[in-house]
Amino acid sequence: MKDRLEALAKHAREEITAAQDAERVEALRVKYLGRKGELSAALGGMGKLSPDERRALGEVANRVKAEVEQLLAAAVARVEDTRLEAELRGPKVDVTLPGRAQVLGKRHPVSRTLEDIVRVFSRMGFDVASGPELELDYFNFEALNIPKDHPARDMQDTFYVDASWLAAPPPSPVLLRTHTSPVQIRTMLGRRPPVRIVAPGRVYRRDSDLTHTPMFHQVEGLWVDKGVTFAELKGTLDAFVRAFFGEQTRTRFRPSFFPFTEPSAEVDISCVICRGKGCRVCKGGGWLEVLGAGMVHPNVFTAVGYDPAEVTGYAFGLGVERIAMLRFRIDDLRLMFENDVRMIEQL
Ligand code: 2NL
Repeated sequence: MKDRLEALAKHAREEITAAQDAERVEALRVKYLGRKGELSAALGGMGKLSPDERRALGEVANRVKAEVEQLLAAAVARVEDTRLEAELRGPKVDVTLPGRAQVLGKRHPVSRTLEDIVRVFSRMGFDVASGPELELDYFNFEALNIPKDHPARDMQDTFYVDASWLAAPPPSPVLLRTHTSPVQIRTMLGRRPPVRIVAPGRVYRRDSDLTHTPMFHQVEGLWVDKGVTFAELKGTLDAFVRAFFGEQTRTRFRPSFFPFTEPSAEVDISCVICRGKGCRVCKGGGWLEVLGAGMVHPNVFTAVGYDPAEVTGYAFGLGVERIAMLRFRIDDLRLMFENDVRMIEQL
């Protein structure tokens, strides 16, 4: 049996040192050291030996096993070195190639602007509210005191959606919201004053030219409580404008008209490009229109079940794309929607 072990060791030495790849080395490990391998087989008759013979043979067997393990470990290292050298020499890996740059994603300027606007109002105590983009005509127009014959309701201006096929057709026509005001209507219907919210989100209008896109973003704000006045509206918007555009920025309120506010105003800011001196962006006038605002119309309060004799409120709305364009000095609205990463990378 000792001779058989020595022969096994010699054979293993030859085969293992000749092995060329990892698969062959593994096959030899199984062949010699496996449970049904040659070493096990060579020791098969050990039970019949005397204790002395068994001890002597055990010593030889341990030595052979240790040698074969060592040969296998060396062979594993050798074939791996050979493989790596071949890979480096061959065409698969060119270690002289420059690494691939890992480009980090960036927030879109419209998203950044929307989030920053909301952050300023959050600091002033406004909650953030949201609602569906598919709306009912009732929440989008009717409850906002927008008359049935108002041009905004026209098929030409609003995306109406056919919902007549539904098993339970909705109680009022369905459309893509044209402003985020319905979010405020839904919020007021769901709770009692005081209500102080901003409603950011996507809105849709059938408009598509150099300065209009069929989808854009709005932030609207609403504060309803006992004794809210136009003075609070002016103070809040003035504070927002100075926090957002810089402390030197001035505001100017001009009388205007919206069906859902009375009185109503358009709010200008001193031009952020020329600081009011007059330039191409403000068309020489020194002012830029960025907001619409006013005191909530009594009919709107009645529609949501608030008593206009008890509470007053102000509301305002702004377009996010327009403010992002001013902030990042972008003069073409289409750049906001082309999704060309070179534009985002420059900001
Ligand atoms: C603009 C005008 C405005 C409102 C939005 C509003 C909402 C409710 C009640 C009353 Cl629920 N008003 N929103 C008020 C005035 C102006 O936006 O020019 N946006 C770009």
